[in-house]
Amino acid sequence: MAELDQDLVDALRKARKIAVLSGAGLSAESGVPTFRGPEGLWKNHDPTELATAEAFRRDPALVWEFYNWRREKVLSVEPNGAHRALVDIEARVSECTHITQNVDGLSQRAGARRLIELHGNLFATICFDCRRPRTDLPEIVPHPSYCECGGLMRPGVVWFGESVPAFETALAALPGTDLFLVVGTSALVQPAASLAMIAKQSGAHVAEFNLEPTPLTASLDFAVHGPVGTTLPALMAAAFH
Ligand code: BV8
Repeated sequence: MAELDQDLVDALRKARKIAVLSGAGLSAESGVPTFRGPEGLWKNHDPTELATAEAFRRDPALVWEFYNWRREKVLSVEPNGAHRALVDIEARVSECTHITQNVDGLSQRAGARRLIELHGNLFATICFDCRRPRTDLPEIVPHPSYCECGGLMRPGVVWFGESVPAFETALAALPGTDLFLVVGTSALVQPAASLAMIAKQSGAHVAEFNLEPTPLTASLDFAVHGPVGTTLPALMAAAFH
């Protein structure tokens, strides 16, 4: 693991306002497959092909099978040290907002309170037509179900090609941020990935924690390469313990 940059440790210790953008790499060490990693493919389907309204319209049973598989997977795993390190930052810094692309709910299970789920939540079930949530369905939806309005029930996540309502809330959390952490994301999905440069342009130092470089790395102030289950707890230990 790269030595932690002392300037980064100092920036974290001194920060009064922090924002975090996380992606699937945050949950990888819990055993949740990432979107684009070697284990990211599901039954020879490309997840990004299944995470669309078109795929759902075409074959709701297949898409529900994909989401039920992910729900079962997430129900069987636990948050990891990286989720807990981000909750620790939230407890120690006067203002910390965690903006996640993940829909797995593991940050909530780790105790996160100031969390923005940009892409929704895997366990939410809403009507495709009227968007009304259904809370009376089992966690594993056995077969396509219908809303009283006649619409088909779908997972309450944001699919590719769908607008990201929570993006405005995420933007509003950026002004005055001293330090912006980009954690476990390939920085390919928009508009989520744009938050890092917006934070940088509004004066934040930006640090990336990832296994490998991303399209953002060259523009950022710090890059810590290694598994976030190790690098984030190490940063917390260096800054606060
Ligand atoms: C929108 C919810 C407009 C669902 C997700 C061309 C055609 C069509 C669309 C587009 C296009 N070009 C751009 C777009 C827009 C599109 C987009 O960005 N596409 C990309 C792929 C090119 N974006 C959209 O469609 C968005 N909407 O633009 O709407 C609009 C506006 C108004 C009105 C109508 C429409 C909506 C995007 C949201 C899609 N939904 N998720 C679900 O989960 O099922 S996105 C999905 O990808 C997940 O949320 C995931 O989190 C996210 C991003 O991926 P990552 O999290 O980064 O995961 P990935 O596997 O890629 O990377 C993991 C990283 O972790 C890697 O870097 C790896 O090295 C690292 N890692 C792994 N293990 C570790 C680790 N790092 C450290 N430690 C480890 N242990």
